[in-house]
Amino acid sequence: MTERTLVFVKPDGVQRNLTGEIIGRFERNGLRILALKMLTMSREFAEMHYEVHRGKPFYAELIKHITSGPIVAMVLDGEDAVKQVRSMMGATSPADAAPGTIRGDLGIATELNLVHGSDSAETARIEVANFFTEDELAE
Ligand code: IDP
Ligand code: MG
Repeated sequence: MTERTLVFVKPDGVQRNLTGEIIGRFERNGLRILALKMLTMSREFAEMHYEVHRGKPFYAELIKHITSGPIVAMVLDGEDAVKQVRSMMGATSPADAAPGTIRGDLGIATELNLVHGSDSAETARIEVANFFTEDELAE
């Protein structure tokens, strides 16, 4: 089934000039870009996005990193896009991520793992709406 997912290249990925490499992998795998923009997350927005992680030991560091510089956010569309993106990203920790995945090939540490992708169709709907207005999405 064709579906949408919300993806962003994190500040470490943008800083390391890996934005094109990461987007290119998704495009080459058949995912279509419906929307794309660079932005810097405010603390309030980051806290909303990562609400489920509030209170965890890595939470403060996560918010600090994700707001530290620009990200490149996009909506990708394709067959099982949520699952496809998650499998192309690889495991959360680059040490556990398989070769051939973005994090496995390019990730440095769990805090610097380059990319975010929605974890379910329901999360994707919420995240797409949080990052983009309806008229920013291509048909
Ligand atoms: P995900 O990005 O693979 O969905 P989540 O468990 O949702 O992983 O965690 C969100 C983000 O929080 C991760 O991408 C990573 O940047 C950070 N994170 C998660 N677990 C840890 C940890 O144990 N140490 C440091 N950072 C973590
Ligand atoms: Mg997650």
